[in-house]
Order: sequence, then C-alpha cells, then structure tokens
Amino acid sequence: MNTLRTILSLVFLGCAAAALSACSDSAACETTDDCFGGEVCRGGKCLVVTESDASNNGTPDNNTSADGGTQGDSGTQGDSGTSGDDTGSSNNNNGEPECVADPFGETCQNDEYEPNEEWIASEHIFDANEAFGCRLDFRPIDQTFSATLCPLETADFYDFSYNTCKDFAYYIDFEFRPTNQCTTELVNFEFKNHSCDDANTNCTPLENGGLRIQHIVEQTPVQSENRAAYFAVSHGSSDKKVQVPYEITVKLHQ
Ligand SMILES: [Ca+2]
Repeated sequence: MNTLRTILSLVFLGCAAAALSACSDSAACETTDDCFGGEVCRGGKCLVVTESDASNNGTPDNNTSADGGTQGDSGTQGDSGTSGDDTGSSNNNNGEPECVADPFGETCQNDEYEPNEEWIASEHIFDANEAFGCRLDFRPIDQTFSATLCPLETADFYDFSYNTCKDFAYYIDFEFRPTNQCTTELVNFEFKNHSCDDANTNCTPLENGGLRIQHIVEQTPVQSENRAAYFAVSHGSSDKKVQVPYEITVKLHQ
C-alpha cells in the first residue's frame, strides 16, 4: 500500500508540472486510503471531494427516506396482514363465526334480565307502569339496552305495553345489533306480534346477523287500544349454539 502511495505521490508530483485536470483524472486507486486527503476512490480513480459529492454522500439519507416511503407502503401491507389476523381469529373458531359456542366448553355470564327464557317470563323491559303510544298525549320510546344470549339459554324474551292512536298511525322500530361476529342463520331476532312478511312490517338485515324491524301501528277507531309487544332473541340453528352479546334499540315515534 505504501508502495502504491509512493508511486501515486510521484505521479502527482509529475503531474504538478503538467495540466492539473489531467492529473487528478489519472490517479489510480483501489480504496480511498490510496488517495490523498480530500479525495475519494471512485471507479478506480482518486477524485477530489466536491460539495456536490458531499451532498451526494448525503444522498443515502435521501435514499433512506425514499426507501422509508416504500417501507411505509409495505407498512400498509402490514395492515392487510392485520386483516389476515382477523381471518385468523375467525379460524381460531374452526372457521365458524365468532358467535358459535360450545355449550359444554364455554362460560357465559347471565345478563341482568334472566330468567327470561319464554314469553310468560318475559322481561318488562321499559317502565312497566307506562303504556307508550297514545293516551292523552303521544308518549314515545327511544331506549337502548344490552344483554347476552348464552349457549344454554332457549331465548331472551322482552315485552312492553303500547297504546294505539285514534288520529294517526305511528312507528315501532327495533334494531338488534350483535356485538360479535354472527349471522342471521345462527341468531334470530323477532317481533313476536308480527312477521317480516306482514304488509305493515319491514325487516332489513344488519351486519353480524343483526336485524332492523320497522312496524306501523295503524290508527284505531278508539283511542288507546292497549297492546303488548313481545320481542325475542333466540338460537337460529338447531345444531349450533351461539353466545351473542347484543344491543337492542327500541323506538316508538310518529
Ligand atoms: Ca340472556
């Protein structure tokens, strides 16, 4: 190395008498150590470090940021990996929706409305002393509650009392929303007084096996004809039990 450096020194000194530009272009090297201070070895030649070289040396940082941008994209792919994780979690339930539960292996906490397994034990879900709808004035409902259908339960039954109106029709809207992943085949939500096929009742599926039921309470010849509304959550399949935490919103409105 020292020998090469000596030779290079001699070349440099020789060049000093000649054109300087030709000299700096011809200095051969293997590494930057073979060059003079202030020079770098590029393509087998010693080149004087210029400001643009210095900024190019900064380029790796720029490259890093450019690469970083690309890595940001792969970060996005990481997000799709997250959705893969979601798929993985449903696969953890043997490929079944999250709500499918083993009645022999799961623990499920009774909700506050138990026992309400059948209509005769139905929970009077709103103020039991109030009849909603028309009495003197129209009394609306806009309430949401939470409960859980457990694998060993037959159903969760609820009821409330409402009055018809003489002068106008109004609406009862139910919205049943499972808070885990389920399907309409696995969990049933029903307004027991009316089927979705009735002309005055409209049903719309929601995500996770949820259902919106909109019912028209038609006007009656007399004011305040009293009725009981029954609605229930139950298992939809005879061979698969589910564990479904859910929310139900009930609205009576004009
Ligand atoms: Ca329950």
